[in-house]
Amino acid sequence: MIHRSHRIQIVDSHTGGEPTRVVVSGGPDLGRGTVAEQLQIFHAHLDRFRSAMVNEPRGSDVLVGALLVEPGDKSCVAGVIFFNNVGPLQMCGHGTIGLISTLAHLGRIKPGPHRIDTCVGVVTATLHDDRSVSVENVPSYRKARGVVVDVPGAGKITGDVAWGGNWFFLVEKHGQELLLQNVERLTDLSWRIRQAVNSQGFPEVDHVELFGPPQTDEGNSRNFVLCPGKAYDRSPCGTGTSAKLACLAADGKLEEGDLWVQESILGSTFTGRFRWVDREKGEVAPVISGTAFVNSEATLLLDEKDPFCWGIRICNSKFQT
Ligand code: PYC
Repeated sequence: MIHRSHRIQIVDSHTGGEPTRVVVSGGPDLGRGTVAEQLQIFHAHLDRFRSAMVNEPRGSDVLVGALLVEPGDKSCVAGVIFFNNVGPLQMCGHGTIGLISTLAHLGRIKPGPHRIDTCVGVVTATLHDDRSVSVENVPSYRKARGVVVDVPGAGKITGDVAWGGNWFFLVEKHGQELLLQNVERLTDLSWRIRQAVNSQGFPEVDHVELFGPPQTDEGNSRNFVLCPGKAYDRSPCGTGTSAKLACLAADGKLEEGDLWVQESILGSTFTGRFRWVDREKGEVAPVISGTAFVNSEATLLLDEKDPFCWGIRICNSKFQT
């Protein structure tokens, strides 16, 4: 007999091919603190719940979870904690688009702007009549330009370190073709880059973003993004595109308000633009637009007699350098 508290209602969607699983009810009560405080409780005491929601046998390495929580900022329609196969994510752009589409699907919101509280600040997500969503992300900036790292097997690789709600190392020159059939090679290279970046001065970086020429008529650039748990982002990555916009703004390569179409490795696209928050500090407010499709409503059953009730947990240390 399964206890009521072990029935978890979820709604799944994908944004440009990247899945989001929103926990809409049955999740843990994390109190009434800020979302950052709730995240600390979640991370310290509820890691098995995270794993149960996204890892095998109910999920997969690529799935991003979004737990609805009490917003600390009461002007927000919801608070959210994002997480993946190895731990919490600070922000998630594709996940915010998936969350807004899920709340609309459930009839909880209508078209218009909605403030969402995350552990790194409030983002404003606007649901449009055509179902697309624009997310004004947290202020983003480049921390370091032209960082050279020594990557075993690849030699010296140059990139920028930038914040877009998560930490990224952005690489233009890597000698690879950004094609779906190359994902194993791209994953291997990106992972080695991440380890080099982490051990050579930037331990905070947990996403690596490779850029190449666009392959669609509307695209400005194609990317391959490796996420912290070694899964690649099927979408162009909302926080990664935010970090890219911050770098383009800092280099004077994109003007405030101009559009930037970022393609993913699948060819799905996000459209980005930015406004300056603080030119001196190089801080921009990126706006990322995309569309999500809801593809499942389900009840997850957590039976403690099941040896894999809490998911097949990947030891986090395996993913640290
Ligand atoms: O869209 O920001 C994003 C994201 C982060 C990790 C996977 N997707």
